[in-house]
Amino acid sequence: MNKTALITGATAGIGAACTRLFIRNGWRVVGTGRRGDRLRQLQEELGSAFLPLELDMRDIPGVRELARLDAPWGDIDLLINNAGLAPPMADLQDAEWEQLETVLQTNISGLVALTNALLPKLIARKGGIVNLSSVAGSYPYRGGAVYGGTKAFVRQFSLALRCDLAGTGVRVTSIEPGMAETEFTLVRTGGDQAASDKLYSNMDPMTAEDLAETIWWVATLPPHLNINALELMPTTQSFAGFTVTRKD
Ligand code: NDP
Ligand code: 8X3
Repeated sequence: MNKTALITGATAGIGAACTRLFIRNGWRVVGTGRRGDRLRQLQEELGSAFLPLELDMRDIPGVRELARLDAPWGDIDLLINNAGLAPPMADLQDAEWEQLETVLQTNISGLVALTNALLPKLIARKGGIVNLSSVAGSYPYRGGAVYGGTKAFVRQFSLALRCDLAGTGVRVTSIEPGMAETEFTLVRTGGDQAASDKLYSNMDPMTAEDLAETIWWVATLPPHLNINALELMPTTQSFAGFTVTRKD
């Protein structure tokens, strides 16, 4: 066991699947999330290769403390900036600021604060960064202004970071998935399991494991290869056209 990943949002979905896969493949994983019970369950399942840390990405001083972990947990080779969420689907004029603020702080501020704090270590170890963006960052849809905006930020942040890191050997990838059945829609709908089931019914969505395999592939390519951005969708998902509003 000679490599360490820090995975935010390890308590569910893509982050939990990445945690399991990386540990199965011999890595150490530091996993974060707000739900301590989920982290404890994962530790029972995964054992000593997993270090659970209860952390809210909105707690910026707490997030930055992650850069002060001692070896071996602090010897981070890969940062997977995965923690994130969407506010309920609503036109912005009808949206609640507190919900939007949570999404902005989690998807943008926490992610940037953590990346900034960890970069000296990642540069020293010629490590890698995988950021979870979304197709929602490239293709607008109704009710997705703030979520899509945060994911467009993550994509552009990832690409520009490659400029800052030129010559360091640190790799950066923006992963941009479409629909994957996780707790994402349950969270977005405020806990409506039936709505989540309906969205993913009968359409073969991607799974958290599909994305974990993709991230594993990206992270373990030979060091001279950098995947800048990778967009992926279930075969059953594609694009809608423009909307036209008529006068009558
Ligand atoms: P899940 O809801 O299943 O998992 C989200 C994870 O993020 C949980 O572990 C959750 O942990 C964590 N998280 C959310 N808010 C916070 C916070 N404030 N502080 C700390 N951790 C937080 O969703 P996914 O696995 O699907 O989502 C993972 C990432 O992938 C997100 O960034 C999402 O935007 C992105 N994505 C998802 C897609 C999908 O269709 N599922 C498609 C495209 C991108 P906890 O609640 O315990 O804090
Ligand atoms: C979520 C992807 O397609 O559900 O990031 O908007 S989608």
